[in-house]
Amino acid sequence: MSSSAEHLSKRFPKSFLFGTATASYQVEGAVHADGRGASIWDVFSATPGKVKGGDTGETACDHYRLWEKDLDLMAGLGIQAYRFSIAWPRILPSGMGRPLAEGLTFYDRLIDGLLARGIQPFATFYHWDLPQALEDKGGWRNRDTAKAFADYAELLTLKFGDRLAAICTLNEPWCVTYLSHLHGIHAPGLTDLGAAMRTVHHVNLAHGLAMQAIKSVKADIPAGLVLNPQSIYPGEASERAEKAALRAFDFNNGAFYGPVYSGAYPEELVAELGPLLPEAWQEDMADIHQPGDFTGVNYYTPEHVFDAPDSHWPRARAIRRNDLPKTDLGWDIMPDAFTHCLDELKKRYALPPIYITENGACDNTEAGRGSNSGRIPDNLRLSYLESHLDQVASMIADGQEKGHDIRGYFLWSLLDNFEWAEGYSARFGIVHVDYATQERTVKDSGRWYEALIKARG
Ligand code: GCO
Repeated sequence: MSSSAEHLSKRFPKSFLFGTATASYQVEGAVHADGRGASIWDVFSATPGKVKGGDTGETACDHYRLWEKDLDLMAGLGIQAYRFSIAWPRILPSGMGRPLAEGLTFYDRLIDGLLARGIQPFATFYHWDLPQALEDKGGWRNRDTAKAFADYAELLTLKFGDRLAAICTLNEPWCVTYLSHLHGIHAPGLTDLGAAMRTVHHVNLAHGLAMQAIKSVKADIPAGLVLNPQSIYPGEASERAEKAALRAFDFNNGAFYGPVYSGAYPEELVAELGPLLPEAWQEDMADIHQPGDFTGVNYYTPEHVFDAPDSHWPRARAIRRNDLPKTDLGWDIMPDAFTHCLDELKKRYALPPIYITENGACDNTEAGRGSNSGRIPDNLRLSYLESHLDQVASMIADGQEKGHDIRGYFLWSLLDNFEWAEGYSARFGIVHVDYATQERTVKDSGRWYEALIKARG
């Protein structure tokens, strides 16, 4: 186990950062503590039928109280950087106005605690816990939310910017827009293409305005957007599937990468869905076009796409492939789709340097029995990490012409946590959480990651 880690370790440059990632609503719990306002996820998860098992983030990993223990755990594993998110309703319970001292104090301590342990803080300013008060005014369908986010980003940069290693503006616009407003799977649970397209534009604008606000406070802080680009393949060797794959690319990736990195929406998207974008959207394109200092890539699984003439544009449908191995959430495992994903982006966009801001796998293995007793042999996750880090190492070794300029890797996730609509049923942690006792146990994958990092000396 550790020899594979040591071997892999040598293939990364000395300056490469190995980190872990979490998100506020998924780990913090303490949703009523210290004046925190309600978020859309409190409301959504309390709505019957929305989250598996009726689970909510009310307690989660109790990280709000156990954070010091969690930082010690990370330090013990040798983790070099930690990507966490700041809960908007902890800082501004109604989304705007004066910040709550208690909320600021929590993140102050967290950031100082990381620095004291030699761990670089990477803060995500939005990882889906929108204040419900803003949702009540139309949420991301309302243009004002983009402005509110920029004000909030400015405030956070003023308070924390001097101690952060980097800022991620928003996490995964695809989820904020389509998963939440078109597929209805995430909060606020709408199924409306018009709402989704308005949200696409406002989330892009939120990134652009926030970047400008962040830089106006602290010009030299590294900042960028975190996306979850789909690694898209035609599902069969046919012209129809190939065309569907191109349309799916424009809809799922181009709708975000285009405006932010090239200053334009894909032409066909505008031709088909332009009328659903907010009025005078063209006037925002210069504000949105903010590539920033890095781009964050969250990658998990490929998409194999077929023509679907009867559905709305992009008239494409993705299916899982029977011949590919699966994670415990049933997601296809295909390591070279990771490289394919970045190659396809590079063909189309001039991207800044890349951080892999999330990568990992659902593996629900519990403690072993017999000779394995006490250990958590999460072999599926371990081999997923090994094969995907192998791709990252090769992408770096291929150099910037042929390969990619990747600066760091944040494993999702440090802890088992609240997996959104899947509740606590899907475990992504390299550290096991017993939700009844809040006991943490490092899994075999965690030991492997530790060996990989420590082999760097
Ligand atoms: C994401 C999500 C994480 C998920 C992870 C596993 O950014 O997609 O940020 O919150 O837990 O992706 O599905």
